[in-house]
Amino acid sequence: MNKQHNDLANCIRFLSIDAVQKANSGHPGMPMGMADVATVLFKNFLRFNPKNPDWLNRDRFVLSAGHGSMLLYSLLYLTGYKSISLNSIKKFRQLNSICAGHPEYHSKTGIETTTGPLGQGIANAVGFAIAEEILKRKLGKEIINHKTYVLAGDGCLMEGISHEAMSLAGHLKLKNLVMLFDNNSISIDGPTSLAVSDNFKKRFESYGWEYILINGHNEKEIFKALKKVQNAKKPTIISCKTKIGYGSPNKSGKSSSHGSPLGLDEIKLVRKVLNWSHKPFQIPNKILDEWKKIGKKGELLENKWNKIYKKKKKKIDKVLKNNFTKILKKEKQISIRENKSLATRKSSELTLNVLTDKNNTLIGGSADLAGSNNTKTKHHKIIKPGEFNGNYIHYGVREHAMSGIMNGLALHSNFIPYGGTFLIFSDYCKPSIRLSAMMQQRVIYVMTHDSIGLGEDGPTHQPIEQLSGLRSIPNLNVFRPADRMETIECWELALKKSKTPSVLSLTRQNLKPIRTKYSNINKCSFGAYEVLRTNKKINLTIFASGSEVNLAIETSHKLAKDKIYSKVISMPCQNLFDQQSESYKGKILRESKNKISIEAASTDCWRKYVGTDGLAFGIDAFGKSAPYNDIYKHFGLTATNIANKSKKLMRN
Ligand SMILES: Cc1ncc(C[n+]2csc(CCOP(=O)(O)OP(=O)(O)O)c2C)c(N)n1
Ligand SMILES: [Mg+2]
Repeated sequence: MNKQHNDLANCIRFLSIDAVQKANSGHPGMPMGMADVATVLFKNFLRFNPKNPDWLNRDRFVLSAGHGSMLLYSLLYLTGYKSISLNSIKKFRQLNSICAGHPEYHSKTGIETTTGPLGQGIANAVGFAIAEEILKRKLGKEIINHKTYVLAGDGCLMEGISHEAMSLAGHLKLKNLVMLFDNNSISIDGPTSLAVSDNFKKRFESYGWEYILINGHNEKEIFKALKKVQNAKKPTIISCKTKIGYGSPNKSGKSSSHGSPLGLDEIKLVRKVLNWSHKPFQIPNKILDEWKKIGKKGELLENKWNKIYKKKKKKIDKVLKNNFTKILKKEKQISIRENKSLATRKSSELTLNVLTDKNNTLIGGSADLAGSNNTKTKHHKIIKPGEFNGNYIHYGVREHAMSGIMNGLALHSNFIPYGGTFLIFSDYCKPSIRLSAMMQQRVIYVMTHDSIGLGEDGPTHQPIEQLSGLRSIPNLNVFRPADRMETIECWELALKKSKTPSVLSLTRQNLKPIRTKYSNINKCSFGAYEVLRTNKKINLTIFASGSEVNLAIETSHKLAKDKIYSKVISMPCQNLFDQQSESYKGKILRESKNKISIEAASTDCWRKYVGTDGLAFGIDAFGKSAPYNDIYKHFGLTATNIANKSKKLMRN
């Protein structure tokens, strides 16, 4: 092997070894094993510009095997990204260092996505590759024409999400997607033969991928494979046979090099074996210059691209821009005029109908429930294998991949992805929802059939603890609108909040309109607001959301007949309410001592509003299979029961 290649690859190896040793924690094995592949990729193929990490037409490099984060940090430092200095590498895994334990997404850094939960990066990469194809159709291939490379390990490929995402990628013929599989046959517990005997070639070929097997330490083989994929007709997996911990006499090829420092004695031996006489964190200028030259190449590439971009800038800006406010204003007026009972999933469809009638960057979809989630409108054009001139994705029954792919779509550029499933199956999306929130990505989860109100499908399909769980995810807006007007307002907020993902929790059953007057103010933006009071002076506050707001209103009127006066607060978004000023929250929360809440779900997340003295009406058991009115009765969610129990509360 050529000395220059070895020197370049060894920079990655030793920065990783030394950073992990200094931090006394981390994963040296993967960067040591994949250094050769990464070097050939960055040196010869990857189109990127360290001076402008967010260049629109850069190749995307996703490190799905996020535990090998030092591989990425080393490459970014060596090629000249400002985001990663040698100092930050020395602070690997320390508080506030950009070199966090696992890569954490930040724009303009070269870290394309947050990884660590294995397999997520693969779905993100599929999202990037879809986004590239769609944008290419919109802007032309002189502007967008890039590859997405994803480095995945044995662990990523054992995860269920990899099967979902790769199967869809093969179906769609995402020819610009390349996986570099770190096929080292080792994971934490030992050899992967403990748990896997998949025939990889057959597995991936059956998905419609090209499978290339190489020696991941042979520069020529790596080069040849990467050269071949430049003209691929389908997604390609380059299966790189590597040795984990390459270069370590006692730990290579063993799980002992996976996730702990090699130790000073072993590091000495690795230096000998790999012929690296330099001190920890010391990269000789000559080799560093070589790496910097590699980074510089991208600057020229972008400059060339910029000439074409400048000529087309106006058109591009127009394609990438969104303006939803005007359209939704009209829709709000129509909703008041029509004043009809509708399921909020239907109201959502009507909203989407006007949104999708115009050109924008919304990319819709559903996990095989388009007709139930009401996510597809007559204006949508479906994305098909090799045909990306559309804006709707049939994800198939692949909720987890759908969510991870939507993260990729959102991260890629200006796309606003939304995707549907039943709220109960948010559990199948959860790891990716959590990452949308952590990465501050505008991903919109349209989750219908949001309670026992779905009826006969029974407890397996009726969400109970899902709302409380989702609401406890930081930086996630869970919207549960109560009628058509609230649904439009919640959509408006979901679209506007560019750094917060949203869950729209929508009903299957019809709901009577609550808002009957048009207002220019988006009331849902307060998270909670008053919809009714039965007297100027009240001594009971009733909180409710979504389908239970009407029940709250009925209860309030019933109590008024017995001279118990109350106000009803619709609370479509707890997170937004919690962010309001103390005085606004005080007005809502502290007007009466007596407080109750009504929501057909787990009562956990209402306690903070009603307190230990209040009553939280909900369901803290699994649901039932029956017509929905009977289930509401069964769980005591009726105006009569709630009014009676509230009276008792007031007497105490
Ligand atoms: C979803 C998920 N489950 C478990 C883990 C913990 N974990 C981190 S790395 C790893 C083993 C990965 O094996 P492999 O991808 O082969 O990496 P290698 O040991 O080859 O570096 C596990 C189980 C994780 N990060 N994510
Ligand atoms: Mg492995």
